Amino acid sequence: MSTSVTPPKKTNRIGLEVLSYKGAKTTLCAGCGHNAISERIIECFYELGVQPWNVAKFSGIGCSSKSPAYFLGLSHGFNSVHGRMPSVATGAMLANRSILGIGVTGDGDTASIGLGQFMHLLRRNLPFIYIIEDNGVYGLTKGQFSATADLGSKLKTGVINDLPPFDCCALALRCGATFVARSFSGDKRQLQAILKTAIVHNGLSVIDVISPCTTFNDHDGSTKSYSYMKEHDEILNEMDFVPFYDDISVEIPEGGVQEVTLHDGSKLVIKKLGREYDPSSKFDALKAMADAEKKGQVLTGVFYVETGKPNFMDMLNMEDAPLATLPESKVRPPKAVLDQVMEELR
Ligand SMILES: Cc1ncc(C[n+]2csc(CCOP(=O)(O)OP(=O)(O)O)c2C)c(N)n1
Ligand code: SF4
Ligand SMILES: [Mg+2]
Repeated sequence: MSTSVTPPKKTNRIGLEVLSYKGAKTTLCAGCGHNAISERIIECFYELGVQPWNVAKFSGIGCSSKSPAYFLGLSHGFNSVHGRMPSVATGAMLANRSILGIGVTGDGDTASIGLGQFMHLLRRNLPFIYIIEDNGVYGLTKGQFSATADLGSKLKTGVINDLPPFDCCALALRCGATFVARSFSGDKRQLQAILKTAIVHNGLSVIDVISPCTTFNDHDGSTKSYSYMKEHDEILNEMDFVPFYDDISVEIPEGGVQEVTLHDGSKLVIKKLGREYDPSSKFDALKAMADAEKKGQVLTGVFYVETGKPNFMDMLNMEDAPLATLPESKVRPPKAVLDQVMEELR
């Protein structure tokens, strides 16, 4: 009689299977870049052993904003109004600073209707992961140009975009985000290293991911298509993420590396690819972006990392405990204080 032995299920360092990090089955189009980003999010949270019930997902409206339903099914989630995710997320994060927050939004949600909210988020260094699934169009409403569409880019109907784009990474750099990166949904390795860094970064991480819309913006003449990205992706730097619990040494290639130690002791090892580039310099970042733009390249990689800046919670001197658990003695001012306020208003 033969006995079959079931192999043990693979688990991460907190004993969870990858299934615990998945969500509902996607309803997005086949080949949509947003699906690949959801897969990377699942892998990264699983591999780092993040407790999914300690995560809150936020989004606005759009195909991209639907995608939090397709990952981290055990986490909290809030699907907000179009372009208004930053204020909802900021409120929730302030109410409970022990939560790890991740926002997934579109280029329309962020740079068109939501630009004002995005700009104010950038000033605050909220500890938060902000992912822009950037396809240059409003996918959900049938493919109109968004404010990240490149000048001269062509719609399927032949319409040419005659307005210059907002570069969300340049805005993020200028306005205060402390981790700024661009990637491509088709570059698994790069996107994983960037996402893992964002998960442990103690501040605002803005990640602009070029994520082709196969239905409305993947044709000749589009600058957000798979083929355009394959031809024009200029990789600024390569990187390895070394989690704090994995004390491995990284092979140092020619051209040198720069090591950035993150909040929890994890390391981001940035390989320079033969060019002089300092990821702690905003000047270097803006110059590299401007140079790439002139050459018609789409620059991807880590543009900027700053680890020492106080985050929004520290600036506001927020309590460590979730606000909902604070005793009345801490949240209600005593009568004497209220009387004093009233006196001052007389
Ligand atoms: C206040 C408001 N205005 C307009 C819309 C219509 N609308 C829904 S999604 C969307 C654009 C989505 O584009 P994007 O954020 O780039 O997401 P994608 O679908 O491309 O992933 C628009 C204009 C809306 N839902 N609410
Ligand atoms: S319409 Fe475009 S963005 Fe929306 S799911 Fe389909 S491929 Fe993705
Ligand atoms: Mg879009």
